[in-house]
Amino acid sequence: MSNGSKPFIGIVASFGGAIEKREINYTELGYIDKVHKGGGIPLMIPSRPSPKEDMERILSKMDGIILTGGVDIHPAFYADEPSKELGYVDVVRDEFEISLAERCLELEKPLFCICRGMQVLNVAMGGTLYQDISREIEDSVQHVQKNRDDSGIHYVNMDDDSFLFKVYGEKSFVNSYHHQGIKNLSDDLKAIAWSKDRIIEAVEHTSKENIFGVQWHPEVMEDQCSYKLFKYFIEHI
Ligand SMILES: [Mn+2]
Repeated sequence: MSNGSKPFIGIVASFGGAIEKREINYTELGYIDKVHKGGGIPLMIPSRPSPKEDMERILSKMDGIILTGGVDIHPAFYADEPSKELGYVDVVRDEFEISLAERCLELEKPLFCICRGMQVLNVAMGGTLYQDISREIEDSVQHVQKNRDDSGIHYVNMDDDSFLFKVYGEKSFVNSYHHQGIKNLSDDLKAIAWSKDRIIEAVEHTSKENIFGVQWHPEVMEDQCSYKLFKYFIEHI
């Protein structure tokens, strides 16, 4: 931010679950804490209800957007039929986030996309997904880990020309909570990190340095690199 103010970072909320039988829109504290520590001001954007006509004004108040983790994306958004391994989907959230991502791209609004968020970005930019990595990729590593969220499960190798190499170094041990993954990458995205089975684990926009995504969940990891990644995003707004 050229004027020295802390940027407003819009964190798109998850939908689901209930507290005392009342449905909730929520986000995890990991996103909020790491935005604070990275030098930004976190603000939650409800993913439901989400009148489209309000999006323009919401975006005008935000300096950057975080597309967060969540449920599977409906394959209709990338012209595929649902396979039997497809998990729970939320078409309302899909529609909202895909149009939000499209508008952010038009406005060149900085976007940090995490897990589902990275998949939303790819779909919004014309890419497709594996609906279930373990069925579609032979000898895939474990991408749906069974241990605690904040510890890693598989290695990721970084492209040595990418900003991620500067944040993480050559490789990092990351957590993994996705059974879907990028299949056809959008022409306007570049893969910058991969797991051993060649699943794309991070992407960046081919021409905008502050639009990028990772497939892992840095918001729940406590290593210094995860904090650095949020700080990198906020410093490049
Ligand atoms: Mn993974």
